[in-house]
Amino acid sequence: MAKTALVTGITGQDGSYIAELLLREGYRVVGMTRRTSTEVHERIEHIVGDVEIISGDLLDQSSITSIVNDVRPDEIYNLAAQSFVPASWSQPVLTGEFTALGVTRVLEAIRHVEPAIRFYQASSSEMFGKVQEVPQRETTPFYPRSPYGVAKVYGHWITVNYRESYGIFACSGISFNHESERRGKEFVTRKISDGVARIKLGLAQELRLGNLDAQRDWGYAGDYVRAMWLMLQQERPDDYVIATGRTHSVRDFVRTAFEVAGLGSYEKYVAVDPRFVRPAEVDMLVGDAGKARAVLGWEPEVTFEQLVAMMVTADLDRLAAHRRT
Ligand code: NAP
Ligand code: G4F
Repeated sequence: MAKTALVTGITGQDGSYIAELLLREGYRVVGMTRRTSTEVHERIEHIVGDVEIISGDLLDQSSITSIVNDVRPDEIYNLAAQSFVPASWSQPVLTGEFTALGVTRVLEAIRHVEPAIRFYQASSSEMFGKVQEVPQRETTPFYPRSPYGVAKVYGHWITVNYRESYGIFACSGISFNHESERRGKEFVTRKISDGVARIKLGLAQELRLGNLDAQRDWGYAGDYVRAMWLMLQQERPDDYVIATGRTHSVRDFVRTAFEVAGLGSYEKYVAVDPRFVRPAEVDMLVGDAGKARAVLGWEPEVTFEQLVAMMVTADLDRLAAHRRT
């Protein structure tokens, strides 16, 4: 019998990729979306006929419990969150409600409805924050640097706690930054690929950014959702770091993106704008995914250079097509 998966955050970047993967694996896929006055589901437009969409909100326990009760999933991928770090300083309480307590609400629904449901929690390398060890692995102590990071630490530990308290098959994937052409335009990689494409096509003259020296371990979202799925197919639940093991600065990303577009040196186009500098920064992240490689057999396939090229090319194609219409 086909397995059923419930995906919270199916309209997000990762939600769209995991939904595609699960459909390929023959699952019945149910996506939870929150009610809005307009229905913008652009990332899942191409598969909307193949998935079931059901209305619920991470803020609302009763909606989550009834969804779990009605859908009876074998697996839940909890990808929904307030995921933009700067917004967590302007909306710290809401971030805690979505990104921290939202996890407990889903786990409570599992506990009450069907404790055999397997659960994936989208934890984050932001939990390492001011890093206590290089590279970061599953045992590295957390030192979050934003309300978002703090909320994710809560989400991680409540996942571990429900596994240890109630025997729930709950896994926490500590993912480092992963990107794609479906990344939101507020995140730095997509802001750069979109900005570079606009400059190339004469639609913009400059690109305003914050800290160019921050370093991230950037991978491709399509690779990372494969790790999420693999975690729930194991005999035992556990926590895994998902990372490429290579780090690059924002400046490296900018330089590569301008090169891909054939614009030469970035320096005459890029301005540093204090509005995009954070009150507390995570200076450097680089993960050790040795455990995921050994246990899950997981390896990232897309390199940093391929990722930048993929994103810039996609934005160039999209904007050029838009200009023609
Ligand atoms: P994303 O594109 O921002 O998607 C977030 C999703 O959460 C959207 O579908 C959003 O729905 C939904 N959502 C937000 N608040 C909700 C609420 N109250 N109730 C129901 N749904 C809600 O994020 P992503 O990049 O795909 O990341 C997926 C998850 O992985 C997040 O938990 C993120 O924190 C975590 N993570 C991401 C990365 C990364 O590099 N991408 C790394 C580590 C961890 P709307 O469409 O309605 O806004
Ligand atoms: O792209 P970012 O906004 O991603 P950030 O803060 O690393 O968070 C992302 O990855 C986390 C995993 O580590 C996820 F948990 C989280 O949900 C999200 O997906 O910023 C990356 C870096 C930062 O150091 C930031 O200061 O880029 C720097 N940056 C420089 N200029 C900028 C900008 N970031 C943004 N968003 N916009 C800028 O103009």
